[in-house]
Amino acid sequence: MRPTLPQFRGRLHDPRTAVAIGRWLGTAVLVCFLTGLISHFLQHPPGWMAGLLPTRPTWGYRLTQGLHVASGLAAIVLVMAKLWTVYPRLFAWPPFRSPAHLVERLTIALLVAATVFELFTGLINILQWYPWPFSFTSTHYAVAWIVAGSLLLHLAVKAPLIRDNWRSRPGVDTADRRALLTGVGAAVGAVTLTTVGQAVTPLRAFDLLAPRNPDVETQGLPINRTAAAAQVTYASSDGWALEVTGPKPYRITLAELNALPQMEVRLPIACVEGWSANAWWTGVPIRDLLDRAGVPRGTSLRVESLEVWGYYRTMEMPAQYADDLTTLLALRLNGEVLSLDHGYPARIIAPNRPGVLQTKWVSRIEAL
Ligand SMILES: Nc1nc2c(c(=O)[nH]1)N[C@H]1C(S)=C(S)[C@@H](COP(=O)(O)O)O[C@H]1N2
Ligand SMILES: [Mo]
Repeated sequence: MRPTLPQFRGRLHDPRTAVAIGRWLGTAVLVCFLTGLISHFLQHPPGWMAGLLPTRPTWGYRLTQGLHVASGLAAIVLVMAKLWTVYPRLFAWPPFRSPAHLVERLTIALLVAATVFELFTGLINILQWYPWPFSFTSTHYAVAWIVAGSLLLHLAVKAPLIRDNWRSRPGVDTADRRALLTGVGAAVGAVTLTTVGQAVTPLRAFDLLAPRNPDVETQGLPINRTAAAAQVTYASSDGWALEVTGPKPYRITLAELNALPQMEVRLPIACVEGWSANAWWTGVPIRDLLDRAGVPRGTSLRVESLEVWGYYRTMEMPAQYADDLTTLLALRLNGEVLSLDHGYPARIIAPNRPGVLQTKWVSRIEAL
């Protein structure tokens, strides 16, 4: 028996509106997916890929991760609009007409669930909140493939409908639709403008909604993991000396490092959580430190931190970054000695790498 179902008379729950919003959403999801892949492989390259990761442009990751977070935030608005357009179909009767139709609807359920999961975990991640028991990075990465697969399937199944509704046809509801799309566009614009300043420095003044509060900046740069969180104190760096391994291993004190030829570079910190900023870094080129240990060019490194516990206590650096002229063991930031929160006594800064790999409180550099 057919249950009593709600009746929908709104004219904008039609395929043409779904296609119009779907195009924008599809673009946002594509940008988000591709930039997400870049972020994943820069952080976790399979062995064969590690040596191929590019060190240029120096701001490459800053751009791709800024786009990743901006397209993800835009997609939140677009998904809501898209779901609103199509939700009357939830009440379609009968719920499915054939086994193939059932499979199609289940695929859409999977697509919606996976997309909502990605946007929700991503949003909570940029708020630096991790209220779940699983690893964010590996789960967010795995579910991205579910989104990609079920989206391709969805596009294939709906291809005829998309084709038929690609162009608008003049009709009575054109004005309604234009108003809806303008509203959705304005919402996307507002979300973008009030968050993108965390990565686009000239728009910082509009950065009202992004979690990164410019007021917490010290030395002109936000702090992600504080020294207190990492349980590093000035006392733990008392008597600090950097250990460098290689054919001629050695230890070197901060005073000795300061006496070596210094190099100054302008490089960004680009956090995976979406904020980024340029800074001036002064310190000793990693390559110079390796030369003293007799480490040949083309050697990859493992860098260790004073940090007691943390996912980013150790970091691996492929050879092309270690050999790059701009990769420093930085001692100063924007002209001042590094604060403890920024990694005193010494930290890594390298071009075109995610912030999580810019290791602070370095204690040891090991040639692999
Ligand atoms: N040892 C160590 N280094 C670390 C981290 C960490 O957790 N431990 N966090 C990283 C992250 S996530 C970022 S974005 C940068 C931020 O550097 P800043 O706090 O100096 O801006 O440091 C990186 N260096
Ligand atoms: Mo970060």
